[in-house]
Amino acid sequence: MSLAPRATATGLALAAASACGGGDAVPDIDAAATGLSIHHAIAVEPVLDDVAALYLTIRNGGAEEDTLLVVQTGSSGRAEIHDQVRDGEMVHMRSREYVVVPANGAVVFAPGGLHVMLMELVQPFAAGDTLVVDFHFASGDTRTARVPVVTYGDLP
Ligand SMILES: [Cu+2]
Repeated sequence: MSLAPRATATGLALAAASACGGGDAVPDIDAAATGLSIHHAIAVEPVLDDVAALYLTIRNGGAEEDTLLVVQTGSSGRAEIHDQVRDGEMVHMRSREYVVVPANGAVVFAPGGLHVMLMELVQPFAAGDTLVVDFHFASGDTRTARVPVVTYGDLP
């Protein structure tokens, strides 16, 4: 379960903040992270048989930009990076070969915009399941996220 380490990290950060005695607001854990980190990853229960969307935030706490190149999971045969573009009344999904994550910045994958499209699902999954997803970057770094599956109605 991924909640325990997260809670521990929060506790440490709070302890560190109070040890310093500063009057600053509680530090933003995400902003304090160095290097690449995956946050708020969530997958939506498939509406169609064979396709599901995944949303997340990628933070880059490093001084160099990095580029997301490949997403992989054992839960689907393919995982493509998609963007959503509006063309008049029509909304199209467009495949992206990569997404740049700026230095000391973040990229948000959210409904209506960037998302990861899981295709050729190995087996159907449903709300309550957890997917394990790998994110491969141009620097050679890889991050693995445990991604809870929710229903479309439970999207934040
Ligand atoms: Cu898509």
